[in-house]
Amino acid sequence: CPSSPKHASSPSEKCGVLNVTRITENGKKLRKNWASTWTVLQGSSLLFAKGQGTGTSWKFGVGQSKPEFSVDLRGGSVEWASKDKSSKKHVIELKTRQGTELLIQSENDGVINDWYRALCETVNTHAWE
Ligand code: I3S
Repeated sequence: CPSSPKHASSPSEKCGVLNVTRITENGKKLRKNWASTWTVLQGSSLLFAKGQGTGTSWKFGVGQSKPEFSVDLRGGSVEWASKDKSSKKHVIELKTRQGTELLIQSENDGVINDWYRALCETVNTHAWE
């Protein structure tokens, strides 16, 4: 990430539908499985729920018990994925401190650029405590 201003109070809340696949979990390589995934950035956590379609009215806690999986971004890294990670356009590679790596992608470059900014701000703001 390029360094971004550290505003202690910056609200890092964002949600939307992205294409997501995990590629590594706890240091172990996984087979890619791209899925359209409802994604919520909440504080230093990134929460995912598959199979929610593209409806944006759905929220965690409203008729849904919990996200399918989540990652803690504290101490993690965010970067644009290199060509060898995926043939898709606009792919962000996220690495967590716990050894999970995932790719998130959107066909819409405005959408993915907003996510890139928000995720960078999150990792820059929430240093590992
Ligand atoms: O990095 P890879 O292995 O080329 O990733 C592709 C595969 O996961 C492929 O599925 P199969 O497991 O059936 O081969 C996916 O359909 C592709 O989308 C993956 O590549 P991209 O470049 O789209 O991330």
